[in-house]
Amino acid sequence: MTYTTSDSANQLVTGFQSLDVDQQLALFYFIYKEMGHSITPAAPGASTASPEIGAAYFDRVKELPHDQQLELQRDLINHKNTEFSREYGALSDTTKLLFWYLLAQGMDNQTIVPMPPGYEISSEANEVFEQIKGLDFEQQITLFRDIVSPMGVDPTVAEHDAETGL
Ligand code: 45D
Repeated sequence: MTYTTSDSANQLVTGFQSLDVDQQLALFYFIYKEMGHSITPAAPGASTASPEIGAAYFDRVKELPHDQQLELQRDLINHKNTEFSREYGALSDTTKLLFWYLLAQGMDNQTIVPMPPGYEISSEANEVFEQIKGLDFEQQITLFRDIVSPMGVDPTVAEHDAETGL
């Protein structure tokens, strides 16, 4: 899949990825809050998201205790070679986006581990946040795709991980 991504957007992807894992998670949640209701699941067939697959994957995460939900999200960002990371890696980019969107919604109704109250992001994360706010909606979607796409582990190229045995 190819998307046209400008240099400044690429630089934002890099800026996002250079934050530490928890800052990435926190910033991503702030972004979700900021976009609020402008995210609407597109009409069926209008995109390459697989709502059933995204929802089924999300449902398994939802069943886990909160500490494991958080660990799993950190693992995705860290490309840790786990069962969950490999399954994530096999999803389409838009389904990955849908999965993160479901997670953020789940945080709002406490089925997913919520942010600690009053949590503040670092000034570096806030700088990235301000730049993202300046993008138009389409550019934001493209940016988020570029951010969530490389997360997890591509099971077809992953190297053996002694810790997980995968
Ligand atoms: O204790 O075409 C810390 C679809 C540390 C439809 C933490 C779409 C301390 C099809 C890490 C802070 C809707 C898919 C805890 C398009 C601590 C389609 C926890 C668009 C607990 C285009 C932090 C989809 C945590 C879009 C758990 C635009 C943070 C989707 C978790 C956008 C953060 C989705 C999460 C976004 C953030 C999702 C889960 C912006 C998710 C953000």
